[in-house]
Amino acid sequence: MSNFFQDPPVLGNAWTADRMLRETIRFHLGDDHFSRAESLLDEMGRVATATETRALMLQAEREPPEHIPFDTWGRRVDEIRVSAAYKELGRIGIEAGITSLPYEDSDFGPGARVVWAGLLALWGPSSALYSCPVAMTDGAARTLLEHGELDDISVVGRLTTRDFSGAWTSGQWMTETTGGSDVGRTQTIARRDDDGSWRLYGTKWFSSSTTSEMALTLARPEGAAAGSRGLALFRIHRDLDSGARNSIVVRRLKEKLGTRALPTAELELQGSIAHPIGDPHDGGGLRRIATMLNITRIHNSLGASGGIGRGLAYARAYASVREVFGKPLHQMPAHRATLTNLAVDHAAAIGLTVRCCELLGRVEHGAASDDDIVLLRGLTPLTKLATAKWAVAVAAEVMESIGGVGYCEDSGIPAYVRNTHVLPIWEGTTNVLALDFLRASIRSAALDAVLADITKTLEAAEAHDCPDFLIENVESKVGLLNKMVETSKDDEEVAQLTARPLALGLAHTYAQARLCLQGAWAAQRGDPLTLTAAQGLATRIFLPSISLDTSIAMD
Ligand code: MFK
Repeated sequence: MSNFFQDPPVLGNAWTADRMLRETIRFHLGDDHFSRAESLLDEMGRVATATETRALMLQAEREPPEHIPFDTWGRRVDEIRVSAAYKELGRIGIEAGITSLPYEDSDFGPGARVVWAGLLALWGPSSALYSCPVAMTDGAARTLLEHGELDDISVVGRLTTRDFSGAWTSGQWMTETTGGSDVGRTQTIARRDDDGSWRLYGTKWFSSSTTSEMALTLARPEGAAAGSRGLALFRIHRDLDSGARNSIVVRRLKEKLGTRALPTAELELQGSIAHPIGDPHDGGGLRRIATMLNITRIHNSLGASGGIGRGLAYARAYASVREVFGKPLHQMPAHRATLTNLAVDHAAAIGLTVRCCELLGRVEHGAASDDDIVLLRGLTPLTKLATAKWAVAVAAEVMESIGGVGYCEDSGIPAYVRNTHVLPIWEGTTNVLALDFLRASIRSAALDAVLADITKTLEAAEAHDCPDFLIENVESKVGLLNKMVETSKDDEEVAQLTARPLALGLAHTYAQARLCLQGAWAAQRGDPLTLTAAQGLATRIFLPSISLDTSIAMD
C-alpha cells in the first residue's frame, strides 16, 4: 500500500518570485524610481500570496453574492450581500493605493502608472475579481475628470481615496439586451422632469459590481437620434442625496461561468435619477464613455498579464516539488519547453501592458507627445485582445501541467481557469477590439503609429547591441504584416476578414520589438533573461526556425 503524499507547491512572495515583472518595471521606471517603488511592490507581493489571502480568496469563491429582493415586511429592498472575504480583499487593494496611486501627487510623476501596474499585476490575481470594480472606478474617475463639471468632479475624491471606510466604487452599466458590442442599439430612455432633473427608463442587462455606490451609464434623451450618435452619458447613484434608494430594481443576479464572488445583475431603471456628464444633446455619450472603456481595457490587460504570472508561478512551484520518472519535473525536457513557452507569454504580456501603462501615465500628466497619444489609442485594443487570448491559453496549460489535482476545485486552479475566460469577453471581444483598432487606424492613424514605434524601438535595441538575428526576425514579421495591410487596403470586407490576425500579429510583433529593446538594455547590465524571452517569441508565428532556449523555464 502506498503512503506517498505529494508535497504541495508553495508560492513565495509574488514580487520576488517574478523576475520578469521586476525587470519590466525596472526598465520602464529607471533605477531611481524603481528603488523607491520596490518596498511597496515587495509588500504587495508578500500579501498577494500569503496563506491568509489565499484563504480569503477561497472563502470569497465559496460565498457567492446573494440577492435579497424584499425585507421581512415585504418592502422591495433589492439588497445584494457579498462575502466578507471579498470585501476584505478589496480593502487590501484600496488601502495599498490600487485606486488612488495614479491620482495622487507622488514623486513618481508619470511613472506612477508603472508602479501601479506592478501593484495591480500582483494584487489582481488575489482579489477574487474585486479588480473588476477597481477597473470601473478608475475608469469613472478619469471620465469625470476629463468630461465632467464641478458636480461630477466632486465625487472623484471618493473614488480615489485610500480610506476604505469612505471609499466608493463605480459600476459601468452599458450592456443591454440588444448588445454588449453594438452599444448604439441602447434602448434606455432619458426623460427630463419639469424641475430639470433627469430620469432613466430601461433595462441594463449585464451590470457588474452592483453593490457600487455609483455607475456611469448611457441613455438616449427623448427625441434624440437613433444609433450611437444619439446617446448621452449619465452618472447614476445607488442612493439619492435624501438617503432614499434610487429607483433601481434588481431583476436577478447572473449565474456566471466564473467571477463568482463578484455580483453581476440585471437592473431595471424605473425613472432612476441621473446626472448628465457633458451636454446630453450633443450625441457625445459614447465618445465620453470611451475614456472609461480605454482605462478598463488596460485593467483587463493587467488582469491577463498578472494572471499569466500567477499561473506560471503555480506551474513552476509544482514542477519544483513534483518528481516523475526518477527526476524533478522541472528537469524533464518536454516540461521545460512547456514552462518556457509560458514564461515567454508572460514576458510578452507584461511587456506590452506595462508599455501601455507608461504611455497612459504620460498622457495623464500632460507629458505625452501627439505620437504617444495615437500610439496609446492603437496599443490599448491590441494589448487587451492579445493578452486576454494568451491568458486563456496559459490558464489551460497551467491546469494541464498540474494534472488531475489542478482539475479539482480545492486546488483553486478551476476558479482561476473560469475567471480567466471572462477576459476576452469583458470590455469588448477579440473581434470588436480588432475592428476598433481598424477604425482607429483609419480615423487617427493608429496602425502607422504602432509600426513607426516598432521601427524606433528596433533602432534603440540596435544601439544597445541587440543581436542582429532578433532584429531581423521582427523586421520580417513587420514585412508580412505590411503585406496583409496592403492586400486589404481598398477592400472593407477583406480588411474585416483579416482584422483579427492582423491585430494579433501586430501585438505579437510589437511585444517582440519591446522585448528586444528591454532585453538588450538588460543584457548590457549583465542580465540575459529578457533577451532569452525575445528569442522565445521569435520562434513563434511565421518563422519557427530558431531553436528554443529553455534556460528561462524556471526563472
Ligand atoms: C470582470 C467581470 C465581468 C463580469 C462579466 C462580464 C461579461 C460581459 C459584459 C459585457 O457586456 S462587456 C461589453 C462591454 N462593451 C464594450 O466593450 C463595447 C464594445 N463595443 C465597442 O467598443 C464598439 O467598437 C463601439 C460600441 C464603440 C462601436 O460603436 P459605433 O456606434 O460604431 O461607434 P464609433 O462610431 O466607432 O464611435 C463613436 C465615437 O466614440 C467616435 O467619436 P466621434 O463621435 O468623435 O467621432 C469614436 O472615435 C469614439 N470611440 C469609440 N471607441 C473609442 C472611441 N474613442 C476613443 N477610444 C475608443 N476605444
